Amino acid sequence: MDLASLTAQLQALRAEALPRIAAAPDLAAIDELDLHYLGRKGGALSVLMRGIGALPVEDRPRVGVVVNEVRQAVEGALGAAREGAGAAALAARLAAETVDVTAPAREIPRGALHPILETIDRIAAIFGQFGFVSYEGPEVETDATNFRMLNIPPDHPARDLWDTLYVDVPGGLLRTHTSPGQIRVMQAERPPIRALLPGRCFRYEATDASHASEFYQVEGLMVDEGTNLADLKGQLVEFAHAMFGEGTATRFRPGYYPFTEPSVAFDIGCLVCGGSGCAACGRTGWMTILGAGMVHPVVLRHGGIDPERYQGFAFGMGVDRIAMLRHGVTDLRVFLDGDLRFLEQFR
Ligand code: 2NL
Repeated sequence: MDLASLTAQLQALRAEALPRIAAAPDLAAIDELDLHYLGRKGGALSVLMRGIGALPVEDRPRVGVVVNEVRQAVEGALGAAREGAGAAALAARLAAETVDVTAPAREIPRGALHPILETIDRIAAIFGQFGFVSYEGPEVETDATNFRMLNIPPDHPARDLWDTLYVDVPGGLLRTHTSPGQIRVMQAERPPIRALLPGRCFRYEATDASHASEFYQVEGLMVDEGTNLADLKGQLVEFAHAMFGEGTATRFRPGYYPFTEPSVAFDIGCLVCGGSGCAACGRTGWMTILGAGMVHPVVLRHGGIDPERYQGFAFGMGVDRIAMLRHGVTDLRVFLDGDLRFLEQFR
């Protein structure tokens, strides 16, 4: 090996490498050529440099200059090729991932409130304007809160085994109304109280178009000094006008509940016939929408409230029937079926 031939081989390496690098189709091919020409161990340049040791000492720096020239040329070509390949890859990605910003947006599926919940919200919004705050109580209650504290004696028909669903815990049952939640509110709060208690209740029922073992109630409770039957009447009439229309006729009738005294039934003029009498109102022209009364002193005491100082009124209404009236539904079972063909009509 002499200087001339080693120099010639280095020039030849450069002449071969530059066009191959320029023609490399992608980054992987460029990396492969990098290794092939400049690799530390088996690279073509390293192999040629082994010949330097065989040259006379005075020739070695001269060939070193050529080696550096060739290395720089190859490195420069590799760098340029990488830049080009990166730009090409980016251009390809941009072309492949083009977003058509003018395309119409995909529709976002929208849900809606269940008609029962929507009705509860409407009731709560109206009483909210009178200062009532919504509370929730547990669905699994006890004999004490569901019955005893509400002045329902052990032999009362509502405690009959056929009405109440019991759970496998001593004294445990599924609440048959939301009243036990009101007991809990009275025990937890000090008057003045204006509480609304919406929620699901359970009774052992033979299911038909107007009965289900699961149903919804909203109860209200107001307790303050001097609260009286006129407060009850005024607020319920205002509620009926807000809920069913300003022109809605209303009337109170005597009623009976063990937990209120006196008790009343509250009727509105039939929403179907307007009062002339039809099948929906049993030809009376009236529909009963809730029961109410002045909270029994015994019940106030169970709630930790002194009946000598405080009085209260309470009312309870069935949400299912009101939702049926609002939406012209004739079979309440559709509220529980979860059939989308029904539910999607409320979007
Ligand atoms: C109805 C009648 C009513 C109540 C519920 C109540 C609650 C407490 C004390 C006194 Cl803690 N009363 N609730 C009062 C009267 C009637 O519901 O037929 N609901 C569907």
